[in-house]
Amino acid sequence: MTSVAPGAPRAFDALIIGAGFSGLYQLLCLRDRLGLSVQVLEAAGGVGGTWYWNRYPGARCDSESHAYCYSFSEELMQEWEWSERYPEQPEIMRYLNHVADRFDLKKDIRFNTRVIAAEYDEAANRWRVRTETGAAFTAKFLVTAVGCLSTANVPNIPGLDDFAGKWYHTGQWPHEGVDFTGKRVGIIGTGSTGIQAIPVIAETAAHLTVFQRTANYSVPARNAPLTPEFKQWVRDNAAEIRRVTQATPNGHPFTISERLALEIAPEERQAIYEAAWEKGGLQFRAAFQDLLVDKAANDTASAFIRGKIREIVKDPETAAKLSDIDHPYAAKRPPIDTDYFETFNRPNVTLVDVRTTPIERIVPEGIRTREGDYPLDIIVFATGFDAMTGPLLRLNIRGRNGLELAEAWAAGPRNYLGLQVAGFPNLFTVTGPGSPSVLCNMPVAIEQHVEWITACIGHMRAEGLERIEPAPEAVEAWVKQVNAAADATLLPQATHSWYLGANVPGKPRVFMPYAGGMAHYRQICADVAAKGYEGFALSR
Ligand code: N01
Repeated sequence: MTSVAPGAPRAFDALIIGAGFSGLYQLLCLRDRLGLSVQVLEAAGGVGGTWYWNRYPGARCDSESHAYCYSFSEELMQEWEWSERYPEQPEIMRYLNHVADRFDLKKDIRFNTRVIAAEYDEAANRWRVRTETGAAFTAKFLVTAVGCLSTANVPNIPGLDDFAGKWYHTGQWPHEGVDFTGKRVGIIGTGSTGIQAIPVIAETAAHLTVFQRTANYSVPARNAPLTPEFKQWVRDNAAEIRRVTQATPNGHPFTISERLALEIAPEERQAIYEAAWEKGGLQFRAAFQDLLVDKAANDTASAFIRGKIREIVKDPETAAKLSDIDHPYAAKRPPIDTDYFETFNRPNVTLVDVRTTPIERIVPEGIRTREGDYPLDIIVFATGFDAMTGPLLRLNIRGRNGLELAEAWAAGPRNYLGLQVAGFPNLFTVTGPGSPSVLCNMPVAIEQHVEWITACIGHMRAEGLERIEPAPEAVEAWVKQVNAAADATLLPQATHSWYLGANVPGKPRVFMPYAGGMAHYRQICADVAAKGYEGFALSR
């Protein structure tokens, strides 16, 4: 940590933490639409948020590019052109830098500035924020735009410090890249990240050992360059694409079928799954309406994918390990891939099932499981994140009377609409727990939150209101709604998923995102605002 002589804190109307999709748009809205003085504080050396850090091999968004972007500016939508069906990490970085430059945002962002504490000063009605470099800031409004998947989770496996090779977490990937040529590589984790990285690492590594704890479904992404005709179609239909993403439960540019999986003949169902498999991508989940609510319907999808795995993977023992999946399809975030299962047919790839033969420790030479040692030069942790609450809790936020957010959320996140926490006035959390966020195509969720927050602050200024925070009863009712929405789906049945916080030892098991659908949630937020911010206490 660099120490800087403490100067007088710099004062702004609003402080925003984070310069990813959320922070950039929040800056634009508060500065250019409301005319506020705004400072963005960003730990990274550039814009990009989660994409700044996740530079692992194969990093690509699973949302289709024509909807993985902002929709607030018609000009921006017309001038930007994506090159492939799914945007690769460097292209997303180019896009976000383009947005930041086009709207002249960078001049109000302080990079390499990690926030280490934020405290609400009730007498002054201001947030006091400190950074790792010793700089101090104050503002009436504090907006966290820290993302949901930005706190890397490196499992506490004994012996890591003694490992003689190099190790990396996918979410903190070195900017200069990693050369796997001729190396013996081990990768732990077969979530969306591992499934993207494994085929790419296997291409250059001498040998890749995949340590799988929980087998996972995956559907081919079918990535490809976009044709000139499709690019033109996107330009001509920008408004319609926006309408669809805002009308669907998950913010993607496709609608979910109204068919029920069990109401049609098995042959017809099989043909629909085959077509969806060929089309590829997250659309597979939309083949039937009831896949996430009816276990019997879900079983048809999971049986289809298991069958595909067994068809693709030639070694029956490996195929059995890969298809022995213990949760309903899409109850964990469903990965999509490019040649994931095919990769296990390569002679330089081995699958180790660490559920039956757990990792015991890391030794200087590699990874030791109950069954034996795997000598390695490089270990890749594709082990996910302390999701949703992690990025907020590490900011050390204290509200009224010094109440720590970590204390307020000791039993799991509690807030209203995922936007505000009782006892933390004028603090807004973009895509916080309790909002659809990670269950939605993120830019769609982000735009809705940012616009709602902007309208709320605009309303406060117009009415001469100084303070907003949720009423405890509104929080109570919202937490119940979040739980009820999850319980109406199969999502909680994946008991080890990060949606439940189950991937981080000691984290409360609470289903964090709002599973009632983005379109429904959008309506709830709009109704709350229309009723004079019902459930919030606003004061002068
Ligand atoms: O992380 P994960 P991720 N020993 O938590 C395993 C988004 N995303 O980075 O399931 C052994 O899903 C763990 O095993 P288990 C997307 O929302 C988006 O892959 O806990 N294994 C699991 O296999 C996604 O859901 C995109 O038994 C251990 C894996 O590590 C989210 O990020 C791309 C272990 C972690 O899977 C997180 O995905 C990629 C241990 N001690 C990701 N600890 C795009 O759209 C953990 N594991 C671009």
